[in-house]
Formats: sequence, C-alpha cells, structure tokens
Amino acid sequence: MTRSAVISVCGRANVGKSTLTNRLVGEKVSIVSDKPQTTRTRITGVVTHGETQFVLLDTPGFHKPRTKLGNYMMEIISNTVFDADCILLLVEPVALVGPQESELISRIKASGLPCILVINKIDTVDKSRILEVIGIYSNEHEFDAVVPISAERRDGLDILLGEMEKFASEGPHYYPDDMITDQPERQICAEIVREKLLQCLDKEIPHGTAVEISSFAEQPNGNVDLEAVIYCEKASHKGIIIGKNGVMLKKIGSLSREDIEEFLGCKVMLRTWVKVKENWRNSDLMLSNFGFKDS
Ligand SMILES: Nc1nc2c(ncn2[C@@H]2O[C@H](COP(=O)(O)OP(=O)(O)OP(=O)(O)O)[C@@H](O)[C@H]2O)c(=O)[nH]1
Ligand SMILES: [Mg+2]
Repeated sequence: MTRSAVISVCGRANVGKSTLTNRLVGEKVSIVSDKPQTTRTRITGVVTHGETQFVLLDTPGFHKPRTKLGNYMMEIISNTVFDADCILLLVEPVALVGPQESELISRIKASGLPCILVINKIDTVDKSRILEVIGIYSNEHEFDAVVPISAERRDGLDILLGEMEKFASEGPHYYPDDMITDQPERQICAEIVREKLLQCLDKEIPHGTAVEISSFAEQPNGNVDLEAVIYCEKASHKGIIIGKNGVMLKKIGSLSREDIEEFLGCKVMLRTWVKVKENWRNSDLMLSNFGFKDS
C-alpha cells in the first residue's frame, strides 16, 4: 500500500527553506541565495522514499510586504502553508521568537495542523544554544516534534524524514515516482538566471528583476538554444546589470549557462537581454504577465 503526505515549509526569509527542500529532494528544484526574499512563489518538490511520497511545498519568506509582488508572496504563504498534512516551521538557531515566528505560530495554532519545529543552521552555533532555542520555542507552542538540522550539511535530515513519515497516510502518490518538481523546464531556467542575478548583484537591484525565457528551442543535435530577457526597474539598474563593456552580463550569462546545462543535461546556447519595466513589482498587469497569479 502506498502512502503520501503534503508537507509545507515556512519561516522567515533566508532561514534555509529552499536549501532544505533541495536537500530532501536530492536535486535543486528551488533557487537559493544569501539575500532575503529569494523564493517568490510556491515551489513543489517531490520526494519518493519506497512506499511513501512527500510533496514538499517551499514558500516565500514571511515578511512585511512593501510591493504588490510582496502582497502576492504573502498570499502564497496563506494559501499554501495551511493546505498541508503537516507544517515544517523553520527557524534560525537563535533563542528569540521574532515577530515573523510569532505570527506564523499563531496561524499554525489557528489551523490546528500538526507542526514540526525545525531549527536550521545548527552548524553555526554550539550545542548549548540549541537547547536554549528548543526551550524558548516549546513555551510558545506544543510542536509535534522538534528537530535540529543543518540543511547545508545534511545533518539531521533522516530524523526529520522519520518525523514527517508519521504524517503520511495510506493513499495513492500524487506524482509519478521519478518526478522531482512540477515546474516547467522554462521556469526552472528562468529561476537559474534569477539566482545568478541575486548572486552577482547587490542591494535592491536583484530584487527588482524578473526573468522570462522568451525562446526555448531544441536543436536537431539535442542542444538547446535559449533566450532570456532580464527585466529591471530602472535604466540605471540596466547599466549595472550589463556592466562595463558587458562584463557583468557576460558573467551572469556564463554562470547561468553552466547550471542550465547541468539541469538539462545538454549543451546550451544562452542569449540574454536586459529591459526596463518601471515599477513592475506594483503593476497588476506585469505581475500577471510574469506568472505571479494567485490560483
Ligand atoms: N550555515 C548554514 N547556512 C545555511 C544552511 N541552510 C541554508 N543556509 C544558507 O542560508 C541562506 C538562505 O538560504 P535559502 O535556502 O535561500 O533560504 P530561504 O529560507 O529559502 O530564503 P527565502 O526564499 O528568501 O525566504 C543561503 O546563503 C544558504 O546557503 C545551513 O544549514 N547552515
Ligand atoms: Mg527560498
């Protein structure tokens, strides 16, 4: 008999939700960066272990929105996190319940859903600190389990999977067993380019970018020709993204190409363009054109 569970992953920005999702899936389905608000929508990662299939729902970081894009991201959290069999609340290994965690915990209580507290990044602190964190969070809510992990180093993930297994129930798998995500290839390629923008650029610039794959053409020899359009919010940002003599765009392009080749498993020719769309993060029309539609 097969078993399955839908597990949502929530927490403040930058806490490691996407890193954990990728580690559990065993492949990269969600982009990661050291900047907050990297994930903008719900990303599904599928993990099948023998009889059991977990459908992981990675979500944007919980924050106070300042743009319509931010509002969309918060709606995704509300619509995704509480539509699961079990919630993973990821927190930093800090003995302080911040406003984001407080708000999430009160919504978790209201939902009545099971919740596992996952303390991430334990590689950055000593053991005594972890006990303090467990103590402080246990005062806030009766979690179904508390699991300290290091997503980056894969520490504690088997224990976490064991706890998640308790919330699986008998029933058919939602996805084919060899599937790891429901995102189309084009979207993953666009996200890879956005990851490189986040890696290479500072301050507000990467947060104001969106990437669209305008052409995805498989060649007779099996290689793929791609065209990516990078949208940014200001002409001055466009100049920075392109860089002196085009050096920055070249770097972003070649880092993206390497990862896309690995993902698609073939040679890739990637052409990139940069266009300005002022204030797109506050335009309903542009947001919906970029696929930020609530469903
Ligand atoms: N030291 C350490 N760093 C980690 C660990 N897990 C994630 N990180 C780092 O934390 C940063 C944020 O990781 P993400 O996975 O993008 O975090 P996120 O919660 O998905 O962030 P948003 O999508 O912006 O909400 C990256 O620089 C990761 O490399 C960990 O276990 N240990
Ligand atoms: Mg993320």
